[in-house]
Amino acid sequence: MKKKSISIVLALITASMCACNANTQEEKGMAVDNSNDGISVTEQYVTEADSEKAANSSEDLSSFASGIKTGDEAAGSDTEFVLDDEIEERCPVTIETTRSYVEYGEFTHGTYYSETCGLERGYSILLPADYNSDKQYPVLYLLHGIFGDEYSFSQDGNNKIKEIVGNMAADGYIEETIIVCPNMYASSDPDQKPAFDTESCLPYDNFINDLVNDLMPHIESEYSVLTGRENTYLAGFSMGGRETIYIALQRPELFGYVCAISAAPGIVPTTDKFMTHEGMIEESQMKFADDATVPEAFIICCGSRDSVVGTYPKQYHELLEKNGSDHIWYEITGADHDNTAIKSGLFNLFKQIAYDKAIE
Ligand code: FER
Repeated sequence: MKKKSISIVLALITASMCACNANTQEEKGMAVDNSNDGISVTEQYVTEADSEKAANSSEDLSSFASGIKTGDEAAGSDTEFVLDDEIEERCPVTIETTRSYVEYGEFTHGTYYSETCGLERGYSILLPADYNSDKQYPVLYLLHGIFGDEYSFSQDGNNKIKEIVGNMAADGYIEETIIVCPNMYASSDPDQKPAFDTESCLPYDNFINDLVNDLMPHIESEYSVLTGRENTYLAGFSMGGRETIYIALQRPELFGYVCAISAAPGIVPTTDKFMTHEGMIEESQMKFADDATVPEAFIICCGSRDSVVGTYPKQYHELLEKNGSDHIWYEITGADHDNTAIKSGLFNLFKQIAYDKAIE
């Protein structure tokens, strides 16, 4: 493979301004002490009493209102980035920073009829600022965390989604890309609510059917999108990361680039501090089928001090490795269950896409 490296040259003024900003926020981030946080325990196996306490405590559950821990996020890396196929732990500050001369897309909301659920369901969609139906765009499906919905990403400006995709396109690394944020709770009962028990989690595991049979066909018919795995990407955070891995393993022919950020437990059987997971598949099935067309890049990542999913993402990596399925695993040093991890995962997903398309 021909390796092409492109250096980003930063304008000096921008670089120095960004660097100051990054340092300030980094220091602020490191100073935050999470030790009193109700859910900052990283042990994987806990007593039944602990599980019950966590499941019954409204304080613990409120931490999941958005699925994302806030207030402890570090700004991106201020180091120059090179377009190679390596992972950068931190999203570069130049990529996550709003630039006055770049026009970013805005999220809007749409609905589709889901045969899977027998309901009209919603999604948020980020179209490029100059979206034009004469062009066709690749699509990223981005899956939220537990208790989230189609607004979880679109209403959180700290995840820098608009900036990351907009800046990487403006810099010519990637094509302008559409991002679709579905509601991942695929229940037929509009009154059903998520919770830390088996039945309440089933709609998340049913999302694969809604995505493949209802939402993707809807997006492909309503918007001017490029189809096929090379142009179709899948990513998710936490509960969305768990479903991302599961969907990628079940339907690898559909997604060329995949990134599971801080993936929640429950793909394989286990018990954590929140609940006992029966598992969707056995550990031996945690792999791509032998004859599968596998993703060009399958990233699994997690903050090194994730206080919610702990080392479960690492366990997924170890199982995939043991079962011989190619993927990229990395930890984001110092990151919690937060937007630092989300920004890192999204940046690296687009970087892998950018690198592959640059060497084509
Ligand atoms: C669990 C631990 C974490 C779990 C879900 C999560 C359903 C999800 C966290 C998130 O989405 O932020 O045991 O079980």
